[in-house]
Amino acid sequence: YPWQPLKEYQEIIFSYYKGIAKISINRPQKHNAFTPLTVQEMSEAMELARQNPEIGVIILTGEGGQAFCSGGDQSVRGHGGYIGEDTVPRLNVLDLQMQIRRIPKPVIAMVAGWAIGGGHVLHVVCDLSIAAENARFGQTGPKVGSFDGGFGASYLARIVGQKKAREIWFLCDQYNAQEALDMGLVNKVVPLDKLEETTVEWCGKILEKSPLALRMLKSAFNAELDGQAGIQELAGNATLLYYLSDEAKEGKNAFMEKRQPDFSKYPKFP
Ligand code: 1HA
Repeated sequence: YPWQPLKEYQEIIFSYYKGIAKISINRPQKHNAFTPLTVQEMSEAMELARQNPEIGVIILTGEGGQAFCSGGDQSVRGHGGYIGEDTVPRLNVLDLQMQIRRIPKPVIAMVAGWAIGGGHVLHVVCDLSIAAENARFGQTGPKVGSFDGGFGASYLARIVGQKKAREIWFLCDQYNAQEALDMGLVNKVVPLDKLEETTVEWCGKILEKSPLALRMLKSAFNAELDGQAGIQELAGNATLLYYLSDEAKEGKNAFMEKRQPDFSKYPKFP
């Protein structure tokens, strides 16, 4: 596909094709492990994709065909987090997880090879996951001295069930693409050479659909699980819809024209 670069980065590739933004981790020599800079760049790209009205769906992936992402780069892990050039320890991937969940456009994980540790959690928080036959999934936290007790635990358990989620974390085993499909962890498994084609095809189907309906659905799926913050997100979309109505505009217009609002002509639905 003729992906057009959207912005140059050091550790990711951010590109565009026909309504789709692709954010790809570009550290294949480390199986696409992320540093604070990788995450900062992904986070900026995700925000640009959110703001860009041409973009309706986002693909998250990794370069090289051998790995989606192997989690935090252990070679820059220091006292209290992953350390970048500013010498500050960070766990900024947690903010990126929230962004993926909150962006009102579907995010699809396109997984070839390893999706491990914090890299596994990144695919978990995506709306959909499409895996190549060479994909391998797993958590390593208790083996390498880490854990993600946020979405990495609770949302994973919502997807695969409590028993399986506890198995994944307590044993740190790795699971192949078919096993992932069987436990509902991915939506589809395809040969590696069909991965991008299939993902772009799924994006095309999504892009034909009503953007507002997709937006409402994503926030509705989140609302059930995210408590007050989830309801806030769903309610924000209700406000958006209300602002589109003449009834809401009457309130604003009356204020601006320094008169009493007249809501009498708007229906009081049963
Ligand atoms: O848990 C969290 C967080 C929790 C809360 C809040 C924030 C969090 C942020 C991050 C994380 C984590 O991600 S913890 C989990 C970190 N990741 C891992 O434990 C996975 C480490 N990697 C592996 O276990 C294996 O590399 C592998 C199973 C994915 C693949 O094995 P394979 O095919 O034998 O390849 P391998 O030779 O190990 O890897 C190729 C190269 O990539 C190696 O470098 P080389 O020896 O060639 O110089 C390897 O060291 C490097 N590499 C792979 N993964 C990482 C890595 N280097 C640094 N960090 C990595 N994660």
